[in-house]
Amino acid sequence: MDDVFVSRGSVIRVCLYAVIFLLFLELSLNFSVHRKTYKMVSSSRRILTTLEDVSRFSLIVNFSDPCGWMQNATIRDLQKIRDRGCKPVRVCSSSPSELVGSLATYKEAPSYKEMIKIYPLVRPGGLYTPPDCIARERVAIIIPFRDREEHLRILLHNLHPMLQRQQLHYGIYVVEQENGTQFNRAMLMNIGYAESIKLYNYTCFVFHDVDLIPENDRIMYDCRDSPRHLSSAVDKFKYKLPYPQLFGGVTAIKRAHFEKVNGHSNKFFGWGGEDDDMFRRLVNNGFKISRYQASLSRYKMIKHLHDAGNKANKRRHHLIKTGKGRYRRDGINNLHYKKLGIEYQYLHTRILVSINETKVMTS
Ligand code: UDH
Ligand code: MN
Repeated sequence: MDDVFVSRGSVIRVCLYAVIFLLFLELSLNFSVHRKTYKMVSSSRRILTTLEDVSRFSLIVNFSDPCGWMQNATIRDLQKIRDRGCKPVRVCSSSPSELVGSLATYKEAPSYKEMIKIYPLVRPGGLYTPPDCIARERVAIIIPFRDREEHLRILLHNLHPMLQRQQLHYGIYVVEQENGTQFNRAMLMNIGYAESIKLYNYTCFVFHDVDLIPENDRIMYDCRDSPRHLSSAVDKFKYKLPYPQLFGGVTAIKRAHFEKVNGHSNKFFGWGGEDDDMFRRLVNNGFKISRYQASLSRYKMIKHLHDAGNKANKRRHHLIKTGKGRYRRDGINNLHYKKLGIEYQYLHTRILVSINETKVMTS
């Protein structure tokens, strides 16, 4: 009997050890699983540099890292992060101390391969997020484009360092019109708006001619309360504003404001008029256009000839005159184009589109 009793006791002891062992195993496994998840999450930040992930980068929110910060963080999110006992996260300044003011512009640019070494923090597709602070806005820089490759390389070489000093969360979108049709700058900008918001929840748009190089990094590429004309003093026009209603070159506008005026008109094929029509759209909707003082908002225009596919638009005066009646049905709510491709290239995202003039003019 005694023997049986002893063996029962040892069975119980063995069971106890087994339970303790299993508990221990469970805990350590849990720990390693957790570590693995954590590792995955942290490395996902690095994985973002692969092309397939670029378009999805906005969706990656680091829920499992209690101190992780979110791409789309609002001020309230930051508060929550702070409440979790994590170190305070700074909101980027609207006038960062890194700004230097007047710039010696680059008139040439190295090859793209060299430039990605110079700008290692820019992700494929020309995306950038400030590393040490939360940006106030998400800015899409939209460049209407055709056959100006050298201008583009020079512009990107000038823009990336400046935008990084401005601590902006931004992406650069080059909207390229296929050859063989009259160029439509305003419609390309509308397409840039429509395509970029499919990729990311942008809150601010900077529409940017490819040949305008900013000469001062205090020209902030962000959006304020009113739409802003940024390129008010261009060397080609002796740094004088040619006329007060000018809204061409480089402009910045909040997404909500752009949507309120139904974007740009799609009807301006060839050179001229589309920017004046946009000025009228904004003013007719009650917006005031703002500008920096001319001594600050200085730009150099890269010298170029008139492009064959961008002949002066003879109908432009008529279109401007009759524009008001079309605002509601001619713009981003009536945008017909064919997207031929999208590529996340070095330092910019390239969207190639085809526009059918007859279709646009009759729709
Ligand atoms: N653009 C292109 N490709 C074209 C035409 C226009 O990329 O074939 C884009 C580009 O972003 C350019 C913008 O549209 O900066 C405006 O076009 P533009 O630079 O031709 O217009 P600009 O107002 O006037 O500079 C053109 C006059 C050129 C004559 C100069 C003679 N001294
Ligand atoms: Mn030009």
